[in-house]
Amino acid sequence: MEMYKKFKKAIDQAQNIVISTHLFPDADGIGSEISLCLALNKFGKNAICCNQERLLERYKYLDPQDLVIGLEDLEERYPQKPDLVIVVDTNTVYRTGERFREYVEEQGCPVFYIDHHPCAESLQDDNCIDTTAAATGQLVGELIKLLGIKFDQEIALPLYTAILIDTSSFRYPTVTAQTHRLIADLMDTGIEPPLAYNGIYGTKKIEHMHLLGNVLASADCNKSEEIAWLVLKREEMEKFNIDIEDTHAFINHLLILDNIKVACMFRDEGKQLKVSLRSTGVVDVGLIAVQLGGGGHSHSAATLINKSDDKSLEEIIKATVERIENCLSNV
Ligand SMILES: [Mn+2]
Repeated sequence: MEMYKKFKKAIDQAQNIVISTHLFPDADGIGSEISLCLALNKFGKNAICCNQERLLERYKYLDPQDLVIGLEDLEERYPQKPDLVIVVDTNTVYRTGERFREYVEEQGCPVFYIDHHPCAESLQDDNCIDTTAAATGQLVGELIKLLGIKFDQEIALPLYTAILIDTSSFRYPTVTAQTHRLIADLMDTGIEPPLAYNGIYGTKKIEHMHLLGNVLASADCNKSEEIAWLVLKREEMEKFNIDIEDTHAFINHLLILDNIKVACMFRDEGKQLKVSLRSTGVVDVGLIAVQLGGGGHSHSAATLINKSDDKSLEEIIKATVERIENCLSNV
């Protein structure tokens, strides 16, 4: 069944709709839920966004109507029993958080997913999941158009931001003419790129520059210069007092190297090492991440590696780069 029909069928059977997204939500999750909520309310539904945690201060400019609440505020703000829960930007209720999952189970209502992350085909059949979509925001934008709801600036800014973030400013191979057509429709409401860009990126303090300087100084590459990496040490995170959120884009700096195929960032999380991978579009880093025990998109993926006491950080990084090299030579 085509996307829109599945979506329409799900919402036709519901009046009270709770929309949620994954834990530690990014601008794609948040932007998608806010715009969807505004559109569904315009469509005559009684919708609200509820995440396990309250919305972080930095995202509040995307939510002037205060539609995104934390689970602790749900009973007071939205006493109705939902007849549908829509989860955006992930395809398992487990990723919404333990307490939110319990809430959903207590309601016993259907859960509908709108997402672009890889998952089992049976799940894709019953939900709006398109793993080729540049962002969940793109799927939500298309669904809103098909609902016949006109974009206004309040709907457009969160969606524009969602797509901007998930494409790292329109640079990934997932960006299509269709993406830009939707962006054009969003811009027709009067929102402009600097507004969206500065709102989400132009928020850093000077400590951010100092940390970025240190991290960029750690840049290294393998012999062929096809794999390059950055290291984010725990001491540095603590010293500069930076949100992990703010370090996600550091890895993209590597993508301007001339021979680069795979960019990596190693972030020391104590017991584990988070390995983020980005591709210039030649190599599927989602497949490499699977080889390393993780997963993700073809252009952006990640895995966690357990640290052991008998190996130094440098040794683990060296071994991981070698494994990535092996993956490259096998394609
Ligand atoms: Mn996304």
